Amino acid sequence: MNKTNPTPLNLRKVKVEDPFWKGEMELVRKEVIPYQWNAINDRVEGAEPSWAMRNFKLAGKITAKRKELGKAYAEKIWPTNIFQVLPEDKEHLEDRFYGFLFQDTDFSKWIEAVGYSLTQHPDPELEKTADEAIDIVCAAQQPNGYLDTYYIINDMSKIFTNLKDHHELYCLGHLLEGAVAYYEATGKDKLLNAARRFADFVYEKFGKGEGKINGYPGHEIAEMALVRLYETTGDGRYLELSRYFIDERGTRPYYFDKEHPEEAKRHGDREWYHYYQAHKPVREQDEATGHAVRATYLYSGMADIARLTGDESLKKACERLWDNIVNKKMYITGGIGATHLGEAFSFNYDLPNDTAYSETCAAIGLVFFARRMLSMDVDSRYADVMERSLYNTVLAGMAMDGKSFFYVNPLEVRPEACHKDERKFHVKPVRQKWFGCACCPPNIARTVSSVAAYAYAENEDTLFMHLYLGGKVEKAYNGKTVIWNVDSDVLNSGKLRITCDSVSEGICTANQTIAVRIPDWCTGYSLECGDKKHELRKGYEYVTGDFMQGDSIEITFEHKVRILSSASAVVENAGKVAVSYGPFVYCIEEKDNGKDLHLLSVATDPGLAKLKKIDIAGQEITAISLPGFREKATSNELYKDFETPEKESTEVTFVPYYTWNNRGEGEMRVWVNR
Ligand code: FUB
Ligand code: ZN
Repeated sequence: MNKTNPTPLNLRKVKVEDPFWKGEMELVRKEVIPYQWNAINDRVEGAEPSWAMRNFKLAGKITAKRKELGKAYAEKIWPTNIFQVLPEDKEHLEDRFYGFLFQDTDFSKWIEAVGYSLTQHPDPELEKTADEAIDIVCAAQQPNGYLDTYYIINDMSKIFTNLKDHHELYCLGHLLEGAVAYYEATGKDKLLNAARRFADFVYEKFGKGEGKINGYPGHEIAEMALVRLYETTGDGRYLELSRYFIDERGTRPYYFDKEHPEEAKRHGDREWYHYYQAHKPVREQDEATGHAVRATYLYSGMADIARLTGDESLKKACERLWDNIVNKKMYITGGIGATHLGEAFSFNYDLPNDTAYSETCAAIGLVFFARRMLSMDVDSRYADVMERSLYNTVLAGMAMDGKSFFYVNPLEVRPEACHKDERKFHVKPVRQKWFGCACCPPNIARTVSSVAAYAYAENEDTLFMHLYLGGKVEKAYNGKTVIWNVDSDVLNSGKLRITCDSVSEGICTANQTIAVRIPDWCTGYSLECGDKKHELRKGYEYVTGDFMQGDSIEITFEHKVRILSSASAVVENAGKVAVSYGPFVYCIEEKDNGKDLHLLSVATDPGLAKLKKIDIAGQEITAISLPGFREKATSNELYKDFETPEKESTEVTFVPYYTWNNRGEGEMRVWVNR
């Protein structure tokens, strides 16, 4: 292990007992994973079918027949150039592929979440269901290793002919992620071996040279997933393939032009394919462009490769892209991707609140990217953003009962506009049960259930605490194992206590280091660590010493209500402020403040803020009240001579953004008039 490159702690080494996150993880375990299983088996009434397991079963039959005949077989070849296939008659389904052509990933994300969940909560029943699902998936695999039901069912002669749009390598990536997670949790390698065979097949097909496909994924993820496979198996071919995809991307002539000559004619010599981050070689990119999920998945893969190969130019590109996102293209909630047109990044500082896209998956992608930047460079600025996205946009993506989800995460909602204004139809005023394109809910499930791998990382002599996740954490230092007990009350009192509790040796003399991040939201902190040394580096307190059983570190992060403004370049936020407390960004809702939130204004002195507890969805939540005014509504005469509006004083109540819309449909806004 390279000392300077911490990697996420294996989930089996953490027992999460955190008062906040344990609840979220239990929601995923008890609600989302079973619901998701029903969804991928098309058993949820009123929800669009996933078709995922049905497609695998059908592909399994076709594969069996092909094996029996020893040659390609299809009773009927269906067209392969459509993005989503829906039945004409729901009562009479045909033996064909249905759904989006990346529908296989519904299974992959489910099995990934199952794997993470099993590390915290062994569940033989769930494991049995998962093993049976794996049998179905593996039966669909072609003898050559290929495993994507869309082409297995439709036409194997067309595989890899539309990398730009057809998501085969995206399916590979998700399959790898799911397979590794399940293997790491259970030690069972059936799915891992299948996923690996698919990766081997892709390795044989892609690359430079005669007869090889010199393309790259239209939707990235394979890059980082292959790195994960490499780190799990030690097989360098996967690292090589990932690097190949990254190096090849955006080079001229464009690979996507070869696939789509008609597009090439349209753009001529112009720079093209920004949507796919393939407009120029990745090392020359300095602005985050295009589809935000694709982008962050690519940047995550780039950071992985930069870390493992020591590629400085790639690292610099990651830093530039990171800076561009967090300084010019990120919402205060940690959401990214401002426009629904292409689910994409907009231009610098264009961050509209009411038409925001801010896809849940994109925030998750930013969390992935942040974790990888942290692995190259332990600097709290990366973890600060990771925390911002996780505690705000990612959690807002799921209702507090775990039963419904947001795909789009606006910062301002007037339900009437969502219902009547076509430009805002993508903004749903209430969470949805599921989505035909069900990328976000399973993505939340896999992220929340593996939050410990974002909170903790390690290298040979240091345990890094990026997030303050309570529980028991096991870390081996120079062959000696230490269990750290982490009591985290950071979200309330700001207190964190980390106690050394050695296991086998009784007394530890391993000269252990624990590095604790100092968050950007604290106004000061105190640190008690007895006779141990401590040093602040890049926003982390490194506490080092020979910890003995019972020795502890205590940190208190002071935090107060903050009133925030944005750069004046963000035109939408002119004259407005936002409120935060700890890692949470707050918002105002109709439920607490009445209709017409645009008529409210608040005081900007944080000293006037008061904390209060309110009940949201049966949970005690810290709300904030600030004195303010409500402008009296004037007559509905559209235009008139200006008169200073009448105002009445009021108390404005703010609640954490992640809790919004858990009390019915209503207005909401994060940025409030000052
Ligand atoms: O294309 C696959 C997934 O569906 C993307 O990541 C999401 O943005 C959604 O479009
Ligand atoms: Zn999504």
